[in-house]
Amino acid sequence: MKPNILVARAVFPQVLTLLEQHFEVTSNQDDVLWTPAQLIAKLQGKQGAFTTGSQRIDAELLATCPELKICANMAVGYNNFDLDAMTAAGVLATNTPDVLTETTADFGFALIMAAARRMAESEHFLRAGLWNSWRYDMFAGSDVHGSTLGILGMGRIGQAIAKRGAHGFGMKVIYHNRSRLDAATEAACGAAYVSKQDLLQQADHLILVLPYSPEAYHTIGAAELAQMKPTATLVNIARGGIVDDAALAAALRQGVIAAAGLDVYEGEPKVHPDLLALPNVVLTPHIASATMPTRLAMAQLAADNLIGYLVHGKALTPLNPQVVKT
Ligand code: 8YV
Repeated sequence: MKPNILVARAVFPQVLTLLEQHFEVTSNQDDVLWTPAQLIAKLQGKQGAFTTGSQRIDAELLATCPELKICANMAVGYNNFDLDAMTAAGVLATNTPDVLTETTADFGFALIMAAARRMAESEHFLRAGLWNSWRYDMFAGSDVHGSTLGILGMGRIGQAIAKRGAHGFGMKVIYHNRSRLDAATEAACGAAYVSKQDLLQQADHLILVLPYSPEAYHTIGAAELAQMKPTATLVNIARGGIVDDAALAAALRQGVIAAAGLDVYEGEPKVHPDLLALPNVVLTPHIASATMPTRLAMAQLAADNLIGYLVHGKALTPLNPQVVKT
């Protein structure tokens, strides 16, 4: 008998077809956003779940789903998982690293460029019919090439951004991370390790690429913004909650920093109303990994994790491999 799985959100049809070859699949191609109670109801009798960042998997849910063996997240981030609770319940967690690294790094760079060169603000001006003449300082922003790029969080995506900055844009690249990279990796990235304080004070463009954890909550708040250059840009492609969005809005309004680019928000898909009212912030709806090839690769990897574990006993990218009994 085929194992039963739940695919919690709409997914590429070809990925669904692949999953149906191995499993009895309950899908959600209408992409209904289930409440936690509805998710629990849908998970009854399921051995596997294909999840995204919008499904919270915690102890309460796990206690009601004793047959569940694996949750395969279609995301590299997994702050929707209570990993300790999953491990305690013997449920394997998997994510989708590597396949989205370069695409997400591209987008991080795009947000740096868009914020620093005031692309969204000037486009809105043009569309509003306000462009009547040239002026020497019209939408003059700050340079990206040759400037100092600061990276907070230096995992795979941070390193891919560093390479773009150092080798493509001739930037001085500095980073801060929980642990320092080895010398060979630093050299390949063209990046130098600095303290968090030096990072804040020296960066012309600061990009956040650290994973979310409760300790990362409001890593960038009013005190940190006050240390940055008034000409600096801040970009967040990591997770909402790492930046204090209200403090950022105040800093952008008061000229504490020049501009920002945000792809993630506290409480998304809601966006702080103060940010929506500001011209000097570029706002995108959590799309850093959103190219068709990359989203397909992410979905495929999540599916391969389900097939690997439930059919062949081995997942490709487990987060808590200690639950697998040998
Ligand atoms: C996902 C992301 O699209 O991979 C991640 O961690 O933030 C995005 O690529 C999003 O989490 C939906 O699952």
